[in-house]
Amino acid sequence: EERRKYRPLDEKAASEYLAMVAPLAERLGGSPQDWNIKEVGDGNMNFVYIVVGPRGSLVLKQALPYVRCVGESWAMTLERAYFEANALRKEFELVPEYVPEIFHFDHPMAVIAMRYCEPPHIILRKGLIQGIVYPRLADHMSDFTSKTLFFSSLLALDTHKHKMAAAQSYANVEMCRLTEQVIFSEPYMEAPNNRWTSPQLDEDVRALREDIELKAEIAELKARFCERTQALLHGDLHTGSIMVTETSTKVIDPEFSFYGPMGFDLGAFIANLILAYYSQDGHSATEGGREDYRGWILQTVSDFWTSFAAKFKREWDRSRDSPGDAYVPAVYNSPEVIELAQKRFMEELFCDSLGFAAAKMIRRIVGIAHVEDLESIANVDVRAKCERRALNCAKLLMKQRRKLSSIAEAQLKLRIVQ
Ligand code: ADP
Ligand code: SR1
Ligand code: MG
Ligand code: MG
Ligand code: MG
Repeated sequence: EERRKYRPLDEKAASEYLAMVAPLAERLGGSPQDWNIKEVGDGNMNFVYIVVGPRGSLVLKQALPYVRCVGESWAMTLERAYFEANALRKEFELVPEYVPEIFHFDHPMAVIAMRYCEPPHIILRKGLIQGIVYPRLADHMSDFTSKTLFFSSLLALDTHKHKMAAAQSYANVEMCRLTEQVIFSEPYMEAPNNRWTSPQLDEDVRALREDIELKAEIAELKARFCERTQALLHGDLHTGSIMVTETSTKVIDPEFSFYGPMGFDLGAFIANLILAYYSQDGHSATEGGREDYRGWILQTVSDFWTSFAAKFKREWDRSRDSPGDAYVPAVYNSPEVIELAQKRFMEELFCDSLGFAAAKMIRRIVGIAHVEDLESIANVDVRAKCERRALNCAKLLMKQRRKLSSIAEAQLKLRIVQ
């Protein structure tokens, strides 16, 4: 019974823990003294151990009862490990090539053991800072998002299955509330959590909090995030949740997963690519020295959206004979009506995605959790310049998203905000 109780691990305790779980010990091979264990968690929330044995390797992830980057003063549910495990399993079912396989989940211990995405895999954000091109990224991420979102939605499921799945994910409410607070509220008000490059951005932050049009937009987006039960989201799909090589892409860390609006995941990925785009001036050896790379990032945003839309539509067309309950064949009974329904759906999703992307950019510049792309720019004036451009681009995207009808048009705006 004692073994079933929660206790936080350290490297030594992690090794003892693994020795008690036969399938994991067997996977590693040898005995505990042969295992190399290292805590590598660089995220905001949890502890992550890479374990390498004579036969094999694994990653052990444990949630602690607080937010790691803040400390014990911000208590946080251990249940996030349960939602992460469930989401990883569901994603693995749908797109096994893009998700590390789960080997073991221990609910009371809030511990997940999963496949180690071995070197040369690195966190995408780090690759983008180094200026590395990932030729398969847009293709892989459009595969991942189109399949996970389509097959968990009412386009593929009947209302019973969809509601049951949504009900199960609804209990991840504490994590949703964290997102509500740090993405949709705090950036637009005075809050002790907030920080920004000061004094350079003081005026920009003041203007943001007085921007009534922007506040009206973020209210709508927050309501959509809280109220829309559309599909199973990853919930934190930034470039720190993606590990890559030139040929492989793995999505990790879905602890914020819940049934929400599809645009929140699509927007997260797009937002973090755009943040990488605006941070390039801070990483290039010479002024404008990363121009080609910036071009590649913009092309990736565009390829991602275009491929996502095409793949999502393909799944929709393919499932015509066994569709979900959203568009029943007796009603959607001609090519014209299907085409119109699809057009409306994709337009709305595009608009949502741009809005959520903007919200996610703004929170990374003025809220609690910043991104390495910008934080690692040593010259504070250069950093502030990159941040101001990103902020202005986000404000424009959030306010004009209804008028932007294509990714090419949105891309043009990005090029203009310099
Ligand atoms: P958090 O929830 O705290 O953000 P993450 O799941 O993002 O934690 O993991 C933190 C870090 O641990 C990642 O940035 C990555 O470097 C490493 N990591 C996590 N899972 C794996 C994995 N399956 N394979 C290799 N490295 C991993
Ligand atoms: C306290 S906010 C921490 C942030 O890190 C996670 O990865 C999520 O993005 C969350 O908003
Ligand atoms: Mg993470
Ligand atoms: Mg996480
Ligand atoms: Mg984000």
